Amino acid sequence: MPTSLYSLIEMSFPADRSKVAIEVPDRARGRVSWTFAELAGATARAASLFAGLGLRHGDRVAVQAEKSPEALIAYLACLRGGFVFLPMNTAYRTDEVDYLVGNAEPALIICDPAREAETHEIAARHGTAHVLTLDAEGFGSFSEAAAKVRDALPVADCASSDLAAILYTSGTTGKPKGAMLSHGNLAANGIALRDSWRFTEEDVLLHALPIFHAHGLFVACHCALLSGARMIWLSKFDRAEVLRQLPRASTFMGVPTFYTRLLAGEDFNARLVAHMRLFTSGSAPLLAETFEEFRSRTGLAILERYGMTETGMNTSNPYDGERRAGTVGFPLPGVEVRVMGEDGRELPRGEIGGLEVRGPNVFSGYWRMPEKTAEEFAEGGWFRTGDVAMIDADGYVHLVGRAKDLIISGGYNVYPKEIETLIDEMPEVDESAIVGVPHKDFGEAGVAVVVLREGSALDEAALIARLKEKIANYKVPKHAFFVESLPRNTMGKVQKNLLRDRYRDACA
Ligand code: MCA
Ligand code: AMP
Repeated sequence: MPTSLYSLIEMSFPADRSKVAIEVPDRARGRVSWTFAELAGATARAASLFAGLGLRHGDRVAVQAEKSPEALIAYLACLRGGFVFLPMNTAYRTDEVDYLVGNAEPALIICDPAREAETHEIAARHGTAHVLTLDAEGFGSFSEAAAKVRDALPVADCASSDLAAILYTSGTTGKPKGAMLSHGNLAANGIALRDSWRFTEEDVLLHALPIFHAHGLFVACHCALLSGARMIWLSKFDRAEVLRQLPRASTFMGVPTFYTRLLAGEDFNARLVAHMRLFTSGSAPLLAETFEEFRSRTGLAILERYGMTETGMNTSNPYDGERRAGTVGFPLPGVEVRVMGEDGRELPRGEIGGLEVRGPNVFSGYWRMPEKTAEEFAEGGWFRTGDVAMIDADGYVHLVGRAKDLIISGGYNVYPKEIETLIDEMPEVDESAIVGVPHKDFGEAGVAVVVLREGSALDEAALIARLKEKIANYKVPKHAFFVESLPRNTMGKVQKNLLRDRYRDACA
């Protein structure tokens, strides 16, 4: 088996490469479909373009572009050429991009044409030599330059330990950390998912997730690419467009918000999805009531799985066999999980503790942060997920909480510390706390509880507007409450559980 993930992907293409690999039905202009042969050709040209710019093995390519097959081609070109792909959420504001670029030092940034000027400034500040553009319809200097390339270089030799991608994830303290994922990590996980979920060339995956995170980029694309399946590619989750395309698909992947939005109208029903083979859910807890409502409406059981940026997917409910609501199933082939007590000993089934995972899917560490990396691994290569779990008598893993101070909103992670730091820097503010509360659409959302300095004035609208200048909108708290003081325990720690209770109806 080849060690380059790209070679493995090309090997998995159908024998008939004139079959459609990817189509974009919601595109107003530009190209709307690629065969496997065309995808391979475009990838080869893009990889040669990067090499022609002087990029060397291991150099980073940062991409902040709207979802498009051309952006996927930039990813595949990195795999093919031995470069390291670094996707960035399109919602990130200048300060957030500036930090990632400063930390990862990419040789090339591909950005939306609308952000070209500011990206040039960021690039100049951090010594990035090249900036190319790519818009939502696939136009821009990246596509223009790639189209002119004539000679395709051979696929680069990549060992399975060579870096394929760096995905940044924030932390409970400090700045975002770059999770380093190797060709071997991504290949192992992609194959485990493809096989466990029975993907074949006959499948059509309706792809509505963003591609700057592991769910949309790796879980979804690798299942399709490693099986030669077709993808119907939507620029974003749009309920009406999903309903229009579902009759042509066989599989669909989503975060829980996708499912609650689909279930919101009676037009999502058994007749529409009777032909569907598989619906999967992840990135955030799928409520048992959503699972049950989906089943009673369609007769189908959503398959819930669990993973992380650092590890790819760890567990999955079974393809055959009972999919249990409120559980994330069993470890995937090759993955080991264990539940640990506070004394550092493994706990028996039925007991609740910290979940640790080990396997070929687990990343090698955080980019240029050896101490952080060491903190997160226990002896023997076990990664501490920060999730609190219990394994039941039948072996199903239940996620019962999080040890990390993290809010998951519509499948996006929001780290309270990052937002609290920004609020605390405001001159009117004495201190603040961000807590996650139930949200009717996003499952969970952040609200801010703020103590003002004596004599200062600041209202909710002004606070929210200031945050929107600095951080991606999804991280901005949905409400702000102003209080005299924050509740603290005897150790002086803010009692977030009390705040969560007090404001639990704020977004319901
Ligand atoms: C948008 N907004 C949000 C979110 N999305 N606020 C909180 N949480 C969100 N997730 C903001 C918008 O900026 C806007 O703010 C307002 O909410 C309304 O936006 P709306 O138009 O309703 O949003 P949308 O564009 O329809 O997006 C909702 C979405 C999207 C489709 C659910 O958030 C999404 O695609 N989520 C998927 C995330 C994902 O792929 N996660 C995987 C991570 P304003 O009005 O102020 O402008 S990978 C991972 O977690 C691991 C590996 C795993 O296990 O998979
Ligand atoms: P990320 O850092 O974006 O990779 O998010 C990873 C986190 O998402 C995990 O540590 C879990 O807390 C959470 N997560 C992923 N899948 C699920 C799931 N099916 N149920 C509950 N939480 C999940």
